[in-house]
Amino acid sequence: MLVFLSKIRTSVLGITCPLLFGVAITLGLLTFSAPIDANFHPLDGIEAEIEVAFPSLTFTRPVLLTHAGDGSGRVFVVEQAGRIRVLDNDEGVTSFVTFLDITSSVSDSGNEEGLLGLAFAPDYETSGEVYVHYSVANPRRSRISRFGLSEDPDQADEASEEVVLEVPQPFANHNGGAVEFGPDGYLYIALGDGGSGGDPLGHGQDTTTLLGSILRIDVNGTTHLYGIPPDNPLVGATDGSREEIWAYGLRNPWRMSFDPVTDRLWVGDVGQGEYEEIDLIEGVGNYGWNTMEGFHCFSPPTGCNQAGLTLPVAEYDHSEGCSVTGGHVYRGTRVPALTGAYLYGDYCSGRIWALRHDGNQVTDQALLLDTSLQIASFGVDGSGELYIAAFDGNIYRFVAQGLPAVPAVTTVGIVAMLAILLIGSWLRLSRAKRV
Ligand SMILES: [Ca+2]
Ligand SMILES: [Ca+2]
Repeated sequence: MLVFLSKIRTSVLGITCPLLFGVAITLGLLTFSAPIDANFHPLDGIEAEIEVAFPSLTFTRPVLLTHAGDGSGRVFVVEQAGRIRVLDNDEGVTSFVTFLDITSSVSDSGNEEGLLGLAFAPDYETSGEVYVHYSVANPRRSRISRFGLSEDPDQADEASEEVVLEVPQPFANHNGGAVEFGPDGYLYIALGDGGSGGDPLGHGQDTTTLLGSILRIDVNGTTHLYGIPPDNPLVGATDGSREEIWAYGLRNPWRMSFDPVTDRLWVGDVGQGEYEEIDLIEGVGNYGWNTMEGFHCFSPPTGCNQAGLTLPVAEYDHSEGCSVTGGHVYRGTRVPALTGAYLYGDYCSGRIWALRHDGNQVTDQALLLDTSLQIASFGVDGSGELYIAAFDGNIYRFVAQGLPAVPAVTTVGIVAMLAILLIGSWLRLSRAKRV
């Protein structure tokens, strides 16, 4: 291209020539700089690291970090026993405030029970409403509740609880736990198959139970606790199917997240004995359990009927871990090379992977980090930066190590330098002609 351009320069004389050359060089550079744009960075070889985000603070079984979406610069850490802590998102922070304490209502007797999920209403800045997902005993059940804010912006009003939904739980495990608002303003709730092992009660494939599903409900009404979005897939079903269900065939969707750029819903569905899986929940669907575990038949173990089942986008077997923790698509700025990649990890092995997906298939995938952490959850702050809540009591954040300079700055720098050189040579040329 440069040879071609230099030929233009020698074959066309006059003042427009260097300008044309400059424009062409600029366009050429912009074209050639595209492959080093962050979105095209190959995942293999990215040197991301994690560091303790709040060195002065530790938490007791932190299961989530999130933010209120209110631009306040605060983050909220959920502790499994039933407390939500709020703190300034600053590595020098030395204390937190207890935003909500519902330990007296929460049952955390089972390893997978407790206060598991927290979501801030999309209109939180005006409504002050939060939704929590927690376990209750006697009888054993999962509960979704709404709380309002007290007069102190760092404290919810514990007396304001409204129970939105309760779901009976036959066993202590596989309670799901995630609760998230979608870009459509509806509340999405992840529920596991109810528990034990292998789904003995067949909840995964049974749409007359809310278990083994991701629910989608409308909590924006003023006259009722929740409504059913009219485009939910089972609206109007006459076979007893529950209209709250958005997707089903899930085993234990512990963590899920919406990518704020593509609006896609990513789920880590914890496997049984062999395979952990990542699912993209694109609307209505049956995600396979317990007919399948990952890409493999489970019941029956061979020759299962896969008709109508949506397969995962990725899986790994138990040589690499034992319980997947779904993460987030990275939309922060600290690690530009990870922009647009979905990060997820394993609770048992501490490994963290990243993958890219083009809407149809996985286009890149790599092991990013092999940590010694028990990764309970990933989380994001108001800037899209990514964190880990680990059972050593620390919150970790992702930072870049030895990454190339930000491509946009490099491109701008080169173009500016060339522009100066071209203007300089044009001025010299003009002066030489006058002389
Ligand atoms: Ca259960
Ligand atoms: Ca599945």
